[in-house]
Amino acid sequence: MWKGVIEAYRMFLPVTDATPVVSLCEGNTPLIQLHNLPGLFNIAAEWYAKYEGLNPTGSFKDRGMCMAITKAKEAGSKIVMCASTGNTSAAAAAYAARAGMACCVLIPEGKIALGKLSQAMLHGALVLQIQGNFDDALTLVREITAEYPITLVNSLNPYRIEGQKTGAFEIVDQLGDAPDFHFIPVGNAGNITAYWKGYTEYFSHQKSTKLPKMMGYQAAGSAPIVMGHPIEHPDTIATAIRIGNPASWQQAVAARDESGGLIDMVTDDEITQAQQMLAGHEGIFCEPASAASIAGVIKYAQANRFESGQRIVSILTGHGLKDPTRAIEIASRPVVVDRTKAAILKVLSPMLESA
Ligand code: AN7
Repeated sequence: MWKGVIEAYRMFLPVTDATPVVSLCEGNTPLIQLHNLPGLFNIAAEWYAKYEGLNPTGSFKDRGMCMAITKAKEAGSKIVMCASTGNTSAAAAAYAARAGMACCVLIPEGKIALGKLSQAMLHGALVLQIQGNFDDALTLVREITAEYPITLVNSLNPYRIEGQKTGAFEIVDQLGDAPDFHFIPVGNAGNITAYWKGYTEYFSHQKSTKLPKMMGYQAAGSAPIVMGHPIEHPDTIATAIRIGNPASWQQAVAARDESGGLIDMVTDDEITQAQQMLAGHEGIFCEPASAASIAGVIKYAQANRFESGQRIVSILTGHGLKDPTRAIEIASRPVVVDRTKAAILKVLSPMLESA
């Protein structure tokens, strides 16, 4: 029986037999080979999607939050706090509930997807909306947690990175080796940092024969690392990565440079097209920020060749149901029909004719 990432990768994590593990059986997410997109974009390599949206709260954050809450509980902490564009708050609220701890989340007013907000609320977190962006919220949370007996559970907390590195272990275990390219959305840059740590640790334990190129993608309106300076007013429809001054900026740059990879950006249109293509041609529903890792592959393939025999992994960081508002905005409307067979057949006939 799968018991979550701490039990699965205990020997690589900072836990002892006495550590009170707080888990929702996160991890063990599928690595789905894409069958239709490679042909549509003339990509010769094998292309896989790591569907992190299938974690218990619907995003990759569960891997890191399980570790952070476990260590907070071990240290006797009673309260945890984070700033969030949404998914971190959902995960923090859920794992704190599980651990019997209090949780406070600071979110940017109006810029968080509905699914994520509903999770933080129902799991019983104290939800505070500020008139500011994620970067403002994180600054406040850092100040408050430094002064009061509250554990910070943003990815500045090193246990978050420890937990999230298990994503890399799973990919290597699933593929039998590391991929050649690892495409990933970049917001606060904790996840790219964690994956690189995971790949390099597994490699040094001879679990893989190679290391992937780390290919990070920011949204064009929120691309501080690409631009080389913080963005004061970040903007994108991919609200999860609407971040102007990533906390793990230097680590992301190190991952890029040590792996011979790239940090680039994709536009909101490219993100939207990627989300639609993945949903419409592969049957996989991810949230907009996650689609940056698909849009990244499509963009890279326009100027570069992927060779047959190479393997690409795109990290689908969050489930599409996190942001139903956006999905409905970009999809075709339901058709209203009379309650008769004739009316239905009239609308159905083009489909019947083309089949
Ligand atoms: C779906 O929840 O920062 O580069 O506060 O939710 O590790 O920040 C979310 C980030 C990618 C970027 N995809 O990861 C938060 C938050 C999704 C996300 C990212 C996020 P990082």
